[in-house]
Amino acid sequence: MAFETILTEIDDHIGTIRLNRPDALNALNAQLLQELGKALASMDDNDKVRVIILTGSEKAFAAGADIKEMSDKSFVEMFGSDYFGPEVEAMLKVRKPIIAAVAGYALGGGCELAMMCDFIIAADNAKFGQPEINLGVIAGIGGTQRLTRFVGKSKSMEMHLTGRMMDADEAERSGLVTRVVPAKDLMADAQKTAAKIAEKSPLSVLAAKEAVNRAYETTLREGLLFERRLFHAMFATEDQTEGMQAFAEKRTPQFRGN
Ligand code: CO8
Repeated sequence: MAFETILTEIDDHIGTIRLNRPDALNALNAQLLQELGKALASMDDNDKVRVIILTGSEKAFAAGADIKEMSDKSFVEMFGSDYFGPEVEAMLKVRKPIIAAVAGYALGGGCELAMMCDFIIAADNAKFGQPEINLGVIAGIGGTQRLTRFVGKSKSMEMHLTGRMMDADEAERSGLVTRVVPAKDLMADAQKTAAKIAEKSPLSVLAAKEAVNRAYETTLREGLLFERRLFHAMFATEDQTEGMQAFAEKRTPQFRGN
């Protein structure tokens, strides 16, 4: 597939998507989000891919939705086209894990895009924020909901109301990112983490992602039942037999996704 605003690569079960609008700090316009949706769907369907890494440049993961594209739009155009709605839904359909490797600015829609991934590894120069308030609008693709779940109401509210940025250390302390690494090591760290996931049974990986995400969508009781039923279902797979036999035989399991 030929794309103009992203770069894609598949290597050793890892699909990498790099946002690539350097002149606009990877600002998210309709074309980029459509291309991203297509690339994600195609990697999700591709048996060669087990994990996806989404990244940007050293200066910016993404500095938000494209302000220049949005600035002249009317309410009728935004609401009538469900601006960014289908693109965001497409991303949420992806069943394979997506790791966000974030360096530089992850602002507005960029921060929201990172939070839509399954976890975030941050470079030490990463800066997160929801500065939409400075533009006379508010977050629109999940910032008020997801940031609040990640960092709690107080910090989220302050960030949405003041538009201030959070640096990588604060993001790690607050639970927004899984860890911070030196900027030069970001991709190596993300690839190492992705490779670790790619070694596991692809079926358990899908199940684990579904079950963890269910924690955000349901009651504890329902979530626990959902998890237990998925756990039971794993016993219909050859990978479960292989994983447990390999443990008993003190060898590395060979998971095949069956
Ligand atoms: N949109 C469009 N262009 C951008 C954006 C953006 N979000 N961010 C940066 N650019 C462009 C700049 O205009 C500039 O282009 P040019 O050279 O042609 O003038 C180029 O990228 C480089 O940017 P700067 O010169 O500003 O770089 P600095 O290093 O001086 O500053 C900053 C970097 C601090 C990141 C600064 O660019 C900035 O503040 N950017 C805007 C950040 C922002 O406000 N983001 C929120 C946008 S709104 C949003 O994300 C809403 C999401 C919800 C959508 C919901 C739809 C349903």
